[in-house]
Amino acid sequence: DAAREWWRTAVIYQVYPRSFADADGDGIGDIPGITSKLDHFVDLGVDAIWLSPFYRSPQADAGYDVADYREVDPLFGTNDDFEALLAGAHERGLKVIADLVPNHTSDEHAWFQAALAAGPGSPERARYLFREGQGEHGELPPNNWKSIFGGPAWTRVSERAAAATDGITDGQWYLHMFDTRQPDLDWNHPEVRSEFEDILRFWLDRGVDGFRIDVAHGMVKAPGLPDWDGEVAMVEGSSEAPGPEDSHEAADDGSTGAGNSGPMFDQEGVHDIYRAWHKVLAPYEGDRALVAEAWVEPLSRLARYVRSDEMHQAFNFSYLTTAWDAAALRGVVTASLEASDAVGAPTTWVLSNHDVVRHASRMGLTGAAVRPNGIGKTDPQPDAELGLRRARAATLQMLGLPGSAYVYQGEELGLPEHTDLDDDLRQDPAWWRSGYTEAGRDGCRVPLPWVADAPGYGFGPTGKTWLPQPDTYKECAADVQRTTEGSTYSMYKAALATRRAKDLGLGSLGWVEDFAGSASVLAFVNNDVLVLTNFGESPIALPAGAQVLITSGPLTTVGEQTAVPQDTTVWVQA
Ligand code: TEU
Repeated sequence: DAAREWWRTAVIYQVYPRSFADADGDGIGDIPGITSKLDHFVDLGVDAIWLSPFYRSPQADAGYDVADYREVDPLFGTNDDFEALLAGAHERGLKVIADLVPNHTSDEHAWFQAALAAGPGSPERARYLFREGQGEHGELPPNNWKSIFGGPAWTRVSERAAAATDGITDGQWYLHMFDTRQPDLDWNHPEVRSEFEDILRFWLDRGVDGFRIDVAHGMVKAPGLPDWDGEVAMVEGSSEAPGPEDSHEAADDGSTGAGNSGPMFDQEGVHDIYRAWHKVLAPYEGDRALVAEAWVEPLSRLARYVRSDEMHQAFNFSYLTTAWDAAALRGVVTASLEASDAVGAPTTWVLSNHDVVRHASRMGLTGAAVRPNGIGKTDPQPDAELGLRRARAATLQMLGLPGSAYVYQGEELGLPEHTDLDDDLRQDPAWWRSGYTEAGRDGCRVPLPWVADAPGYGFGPTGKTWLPQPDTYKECAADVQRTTEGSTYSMYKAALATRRAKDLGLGSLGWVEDFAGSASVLAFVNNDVLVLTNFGESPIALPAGAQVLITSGPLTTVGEQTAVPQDTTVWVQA
């Protein structure tokens, strides 16, 4: 039954391995640490876990710079450890999704090292995007593209030599849309294509249930690599109610400004790759799945990545970047469902991940547009109480929607962003490559608190943590959250159980118009659950006798009736 393919309705939990749980005591999370916590996922009630990259890597971009796609980094364990994790997950009925990074390799990948050594014009260089520079002596980059982390997207081999140990000094330049240590592959090269199909099979053979495809919209570049004057940046978002001029108000097509255009993104050629990958997965039993990480807008354009012979899902970042506003959210939900229905794919919902400010803090920012690349010391600080209240309301809304949803580790604990990291502890290359204008993404990557009264909040056996945890983590620790009535964790757990019992993932959404005559309410029915969010100041009375299934926060009363206060979502038996 195609409608029952697991990924259509799955709630997928993102594990960021270096910060999830540490088994060996070095202060960095690892695969045995994840295996030791598998019951956390079962207790919470998710269907699958997605692991950010654990492959051998110099960690110049926290593992999104892969040196060997078939080997677990010793930092995280061994391939046997991974197989044990997979077996433990499968025993518990959990699916496991790996993260594949095909746009670029690490500069320590054997192919890139060979390309440097072999020199200009060699077949080894043809797997990457090496070009001659412009100017009389080739001293200017081949085009004007900027790296997403800041600075030029080109590095000259001769300039690299000073910093690197390879000692190669010719004058060619290579393209890197991210860090200088993440050279972009040339996806027109047949060896690149066949190598990645082999890598997919390598992990599929071991039992991996699917892949999250990093920068899925960026792998193919426009022929000739033409100049481009537009912006390339990590996505912009806003937590503010949109004004008429605000580009983040969802347009009818769901656009919120989350998209990317330009000759390095969303080129027609990427779809051939995904059609080929679809065929690689098809013969494997168990409905293996591909999910596109593609910051593409409008949603109708994103939907092209999940046509029936391409990927199975794509992250819907438009929902994440939509302002906290009833009309804007209704617009983006409608557009998301329309776009995915048109291609027969499930839509997905995402509020947080390892690249954006945690939604418990992002939603507590008022007054300034939210930059996803972290909150710096001089930035306006979030209102923690407001942020958590809205984050819980947003999550309860998200989990009531049909389709598949993603949860980022720690959000089930109500974890805030760490907004006060010392500059010299920050490790994200986006921090220094941006010329220190972006705070970097470290604040959402801090090691998880498991035990309130243990050193390092029980992250590992020694109390060491690769980034310091703020004091506010104490009340977020898993042991406290699990046993506290009304905690964020209890809300997630109740919502996931009810979502499953009532089959909301496969449900269909009907808007309830004009609930209580208020324009500040967003209300819809999915199967037999009414999901209602109140964005306005006045509490919204529920009909007499309404049976509240779950609430994101304390309810109030209006006269005799139970009422929903501002920034609160309830699920009511319809
Ligand atoms: O992020 C991809 C990413 O940053 C882009 O999709 C970007 O927002 C867009 O293309 C440009 O506007 C992924 C990982 O999630 C991130 O952690 C890595 O740093 C990055 O790829 C490089 O691998």
